[in-house]
Amino acid sequence: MLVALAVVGVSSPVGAARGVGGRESAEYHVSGVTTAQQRSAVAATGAAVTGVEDSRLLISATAREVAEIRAMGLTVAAEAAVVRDLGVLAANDFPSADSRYHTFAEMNAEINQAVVDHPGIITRRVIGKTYQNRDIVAVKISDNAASDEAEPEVLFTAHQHAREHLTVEMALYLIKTMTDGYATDSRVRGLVDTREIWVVPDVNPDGGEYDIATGAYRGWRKNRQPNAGTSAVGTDLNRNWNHKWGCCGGSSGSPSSETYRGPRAASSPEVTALQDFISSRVVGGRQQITTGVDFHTYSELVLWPYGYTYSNTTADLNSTDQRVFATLGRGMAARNGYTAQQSSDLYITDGSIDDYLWGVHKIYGYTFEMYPASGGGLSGFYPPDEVIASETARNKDALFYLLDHADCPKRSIGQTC
Ligand code: 0X9
Ligand code: CA
Ligand code: CA
Ligand code: CA
Ligand code: ZN
Repeated sequence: MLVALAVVGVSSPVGAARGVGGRESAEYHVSGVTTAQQRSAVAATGAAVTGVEDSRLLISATAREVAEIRAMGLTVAAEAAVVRDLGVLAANDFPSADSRYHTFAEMNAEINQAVVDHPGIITRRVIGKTYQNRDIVAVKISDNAASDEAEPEVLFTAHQHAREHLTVEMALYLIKTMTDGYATDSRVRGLVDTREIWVVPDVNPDGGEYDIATGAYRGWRKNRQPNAGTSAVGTDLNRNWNHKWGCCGGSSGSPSSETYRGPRAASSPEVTALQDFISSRVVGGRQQITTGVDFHTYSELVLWPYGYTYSNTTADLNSTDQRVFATLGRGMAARNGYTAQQSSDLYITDGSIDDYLWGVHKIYGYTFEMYPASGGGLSGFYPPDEVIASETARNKDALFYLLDHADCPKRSIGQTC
């Protein structure tokens, strides 16, 4: 039995060269960065932005990306290692201090139990397989869940990024709240009776399991798909979606990068499975899903499209659509205490899920960046399990507000449907 202080933040470029935890990247901060344009320029090198402080950007970057950022005249320094006592380390599990987080097997057991406990209002299906052949599971929560009824559908997705384990807990909280609460909570019952709620609690189980495979956290972000001609593993799933893929400097073409977009749009089996599922919800020529949230950590933000451009509106996102996005986004932020903004206000991204949801399907899709608000590089991805209950419940009213509007999002701005 191993008891250890696990290093969460990999501090030295030497560590990066050795590929600590299988990563090509290490943690740095960039000083004097204040505008979205500057943040986008840093992100355009392929570095993953892990935190935005006043004038400092926390990043995971390869040595080459650091050199590029320095060549812009910016100051880059290695981030100090962050250490937390993780207690007993066991292979293929969370450290004992974080045992309330769910492994992939524990997550599936929880879902299966909900199906056993609440037949009629929850069904489970496998919508595809990951690169390593794990199930990508979708659950549906609604009255008469086994039938496809004429009710607005809502999509919640979690865990595109492997190290963002709190998002799986968010999805499990939602499943538990909507099923256990059905008998006693009239608000829950009203929503479950009039909506069809899809939850995909783990888009990237290969990455998630890899992140905990040694008992200590590895800080892994991407999936676990090999890349031809290099030992660098993984695609950033949130740069792999088929709308404006790779268009705008918001992703990297280099396989060693944290934001590698893959060789083509939807090259990952995980994004293909999700895109096919979403397309399958076009019934009678009409997309049934109206709204959704993709959960990430961290920064406590509610983000809306587009990410590929700074423009608030485009040819296919008019000023009415924009007002709906901003109004619902701010409405949710008012309920969970996050900050609401267009996603490109953070930095430019291309090939992200919310751009796809709107660009291809006209779904009001949001990104939540969950707890913490800030927290120093990689350690922010690993909040202690003591915060799971409060930081998932914190989003209840925000998500209920979105569910309330799923029949007619435009009602948020006083229009009828
Ligand atoms: O970079 C990302 O994919 C997200 N941040 S994270 O730290 N979780 O990796 C932010 C995505 C923001 N852009 C869009 N939502 N389009
Ligand atoms: Ca604990
Ligand atoms: Ca129903
Ligand atoms: Ca339906
Ligand atoms: Zn993320």
